Amino acid sequence: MHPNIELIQGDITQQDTDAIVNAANSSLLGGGGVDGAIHRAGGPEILAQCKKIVARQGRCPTGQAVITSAGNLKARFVIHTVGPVYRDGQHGENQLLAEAYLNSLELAQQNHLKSIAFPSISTGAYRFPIEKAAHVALHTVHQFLKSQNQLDSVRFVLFSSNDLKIYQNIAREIQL
Ligand code: AR6
Repeated sequence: MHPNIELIQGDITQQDTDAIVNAANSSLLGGGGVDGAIHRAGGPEILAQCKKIVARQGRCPTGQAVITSAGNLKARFVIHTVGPVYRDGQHGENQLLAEAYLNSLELAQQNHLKSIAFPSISTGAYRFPIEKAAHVALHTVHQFLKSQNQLDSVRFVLFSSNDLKIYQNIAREIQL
């Protein structure tokens, strides 16, 4: 396994990395899944900052990312990104998912962060098949880590043991 990439089963809201990533939607106003869990655990400060961002720059397009503080969470920042809704794989879904990871990583780098934790973006409500999503996620992170040396820990926090197994299998397949 790549020395700077970690795969665990757990809850993203409990991570003590510099940033955790939220699988948000374009409104940035909260929702279910990871998004609901982060806003519930982090408290109202996160939503207040999201609202300010939307007032300033509008909705967050699919594939883009924004950063807020993390309210009451252990992490210092929340990076909110919007993954694609999966339709049939013929609507740029892989590319948009890769952009969501890449833009989150770039925001972490711009903010001089050392560690970041990702959930499995788009594989819940947005129905991205998890094997395909794991491939995009792991490949994108691996390529990014090669290109810089500031961010030194990327953790994937998978909610179920089955999701963790799938990420582990894909990591082996692509020889991470
Ligand atoms: N920690 C880690 N992973 C989690 C957690 C948690 N606390 N809770 C759920 N997951 P989803 P999406 C897993 O639906 O597919 C929201 O309503 C979950 O099992 O959270 O990108 C937003 O507002 C799944 O594997 O995100 C958007 O409208 C993965 O996280 C929409 O859902 C992603 O599931 C985004 O959908």
